[in-house]
Amino acid sequence: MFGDVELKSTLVFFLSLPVHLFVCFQVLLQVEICEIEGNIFRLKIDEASPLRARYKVRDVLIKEPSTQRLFVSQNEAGILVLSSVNEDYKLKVTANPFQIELQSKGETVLSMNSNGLLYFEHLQPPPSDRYKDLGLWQEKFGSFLDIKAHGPSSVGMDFSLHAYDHVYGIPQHAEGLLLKNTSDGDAYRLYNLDIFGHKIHDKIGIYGSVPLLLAHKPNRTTGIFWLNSSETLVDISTKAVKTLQGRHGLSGSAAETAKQRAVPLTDVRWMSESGIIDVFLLMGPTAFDIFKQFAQLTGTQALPPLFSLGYHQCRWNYEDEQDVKAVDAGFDEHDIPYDVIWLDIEHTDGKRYFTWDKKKFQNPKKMQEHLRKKKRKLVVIIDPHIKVDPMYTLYSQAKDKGYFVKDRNGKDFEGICWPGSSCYLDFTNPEVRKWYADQFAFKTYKGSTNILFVWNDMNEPSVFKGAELTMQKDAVHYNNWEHREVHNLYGFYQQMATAEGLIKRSSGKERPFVLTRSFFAGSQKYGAVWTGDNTADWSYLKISIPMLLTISMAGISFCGADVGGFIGDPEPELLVRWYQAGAYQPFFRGHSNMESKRREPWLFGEKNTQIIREAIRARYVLLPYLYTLFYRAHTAAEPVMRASFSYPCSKLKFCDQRIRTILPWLCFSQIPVFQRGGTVIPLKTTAGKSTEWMIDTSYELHVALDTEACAIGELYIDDGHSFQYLHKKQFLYRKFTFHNNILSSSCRDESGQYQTTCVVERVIVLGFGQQPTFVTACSKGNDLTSILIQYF
Ligand code: NBV
Repeated sequence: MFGDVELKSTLVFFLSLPVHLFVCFQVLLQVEICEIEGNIFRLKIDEASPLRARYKVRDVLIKEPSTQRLFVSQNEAGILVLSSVNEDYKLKVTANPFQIELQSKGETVLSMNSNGLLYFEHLQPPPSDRYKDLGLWQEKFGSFLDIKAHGPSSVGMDFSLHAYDHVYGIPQHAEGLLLKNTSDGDAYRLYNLDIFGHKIHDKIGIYGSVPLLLAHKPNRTTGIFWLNSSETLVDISTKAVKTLQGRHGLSGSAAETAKQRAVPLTDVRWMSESGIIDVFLLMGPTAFDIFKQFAQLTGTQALPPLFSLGYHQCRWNYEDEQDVKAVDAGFDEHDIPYDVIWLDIEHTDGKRYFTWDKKKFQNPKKMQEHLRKKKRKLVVIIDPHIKVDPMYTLYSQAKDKGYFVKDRNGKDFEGICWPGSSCYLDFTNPEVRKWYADQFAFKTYKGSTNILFVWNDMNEPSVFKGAELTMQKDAVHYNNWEHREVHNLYGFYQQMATAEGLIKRSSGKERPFVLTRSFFAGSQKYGAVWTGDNTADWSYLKISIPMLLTISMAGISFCGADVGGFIGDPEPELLVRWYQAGAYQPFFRGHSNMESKRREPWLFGEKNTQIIREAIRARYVLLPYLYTLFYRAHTAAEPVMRASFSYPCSKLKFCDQRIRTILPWLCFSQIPVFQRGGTVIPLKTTAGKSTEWMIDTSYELHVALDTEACAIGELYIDDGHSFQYLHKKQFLYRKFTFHNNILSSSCRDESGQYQTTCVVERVIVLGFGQQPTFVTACSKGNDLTSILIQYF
């Protein structure tokens, strides 16, 4: 079987797989295996000669990964062993039955098809007797008929993760951090859907999908990235397998009496409705390596404009210009910082996006000028459905150019959404994306200014009265691909086009801000995501934390959940607690449904207003640290919000211990925030009215010493809005070190330069054993100056 192995940098061979469809026959598959620089392996399986090309996901990988040569270390009796350049990894490929085992330094980390579940429905000509055999060529879903123009085309494969029993990832589900065993129930589903009031712990797919699963054990983290954008199911089964303990070095009866030890094994089975098998095995070995490896393939988090890390005030809907002004003024009156006010669908002229309701928003530019003076921004909603209305320019242009998704008969697909009868832009088409991006030009989007940013909602896409409230799978996209192939990418492409539009309107100078509800692997390159329509209930506050951690480990750092819960009315205590949690999450926005009562932070009595004010201010004071974390996410793929399993065990134990000993009783107004020993955190000394009001506010450093009385930290600064940090290297990246009782500040990246008038005004050292007798400060070339100290 491996006689004609082609080995350049990719191993290519053919596999004959028995397939049971109408009858049992063999399918010839082309299998490609290669190693990608940085401990990544890629396995691609496609039909050797398909009737028509099968869909391969585009635009998600930032470039074609550069492959490394594998060496054949054994090729006999149907077993082929390939070694990586550094010999750390070995791939053992067995011909019959077909299996691949991936070993690291002699330890089997994962094996593929060890349960024989590889399947590949090959494309066939339609059955001759159309009336008799249409079984697999069409599917009924309630009253919907899905006609599979190219027949059944699903693919699947099993992976066994050796010695792992903890698996994470595959957002988005309203689920805890640790994924559950699915053997007794539904598989986790990855299918972007608009599910109003989605239930907690449901395996059904909600708004976004990232087909990345992480498996973790004490000495290793491994990732499986299944690059497929059609409906996907993931089955997880963890069991204990018995192995002989200490069998190495034993012989004869000693070996027989060796103790049996139960070792966990997790089987993960991926199944997709169509496309090919294209899977990346991320070998870590640490969780942070996995984050980097995934970013190497799909890109890092876009660096957000600083304002978007402030607090956002949203509601469906802020009614009119007076309402916007009143809410804006309310923040000043109550001395609560905020950066952005949001307008939902009602601000438009009859849900025609890129327009304004002429009565309620008579002078949108003037309203924005008002906000600009207050150093604040506006975000408006722009959904992907376009009202069928020949008088609406966006519709008529798109119609004339043929830019809408088609139905299976070649007509523009029409569905019902907010504006009534609507068509859906085909964002998978690069020409449509370019045209759409141009709609954001200031001269085209009337009433928009450069303080207006965008929110893409309903982009799963949501189609009222559609099958599962989404587009029919047999709708047709650019290049004749059926919707079933690209479904999970629809929102990804809309956000991409929107972000490009915002960049373009500024002639490439300004960073965009785009929030999307639907997402896929790689969406981090285009902005932020939120978890959709949650409910004002304690259980949704609780689940928002693992949901955000899961989205973060799948590469999307800029994520948040609606503070207060979108559906319903939170009791004041819940709202307050939600603010306290949200203030420490990457994207921080209060939002509420039309039917819920108004919820601006000052509507719950002075005591609650005070606590919410404190929480929001705490967020603003922490912004230098948060912005630095985002810079790390942008440049080094480190998630801003991290699950504790990402850290090496030794560090964690130490941290856990400290938390246990210092955890006090917490009252309502306190937020349990801990600083890990060994870190220096940069903050601002006080919060201002918005991020822009704080540009000149001084810094404060919080130095928390570790057991060796040391600490390190960083601070990143730039202009907070442009791409000058990239193009002109206009940034400052400082490093702080506390060692031998000296706190020093040095340059972390010599290539950057940025002028700031801000100084470090105060340093707080935590865990300093004894009262210092004196403290002095000095900067390059200057004499020592004595510093005022207080000791508690
Ligand atoms: O545009 C209205 C809402 C929006 O406020 C919410 O954040 C989205 O998740 N949108 C959903 C549509 C209506 C939901 C009932």
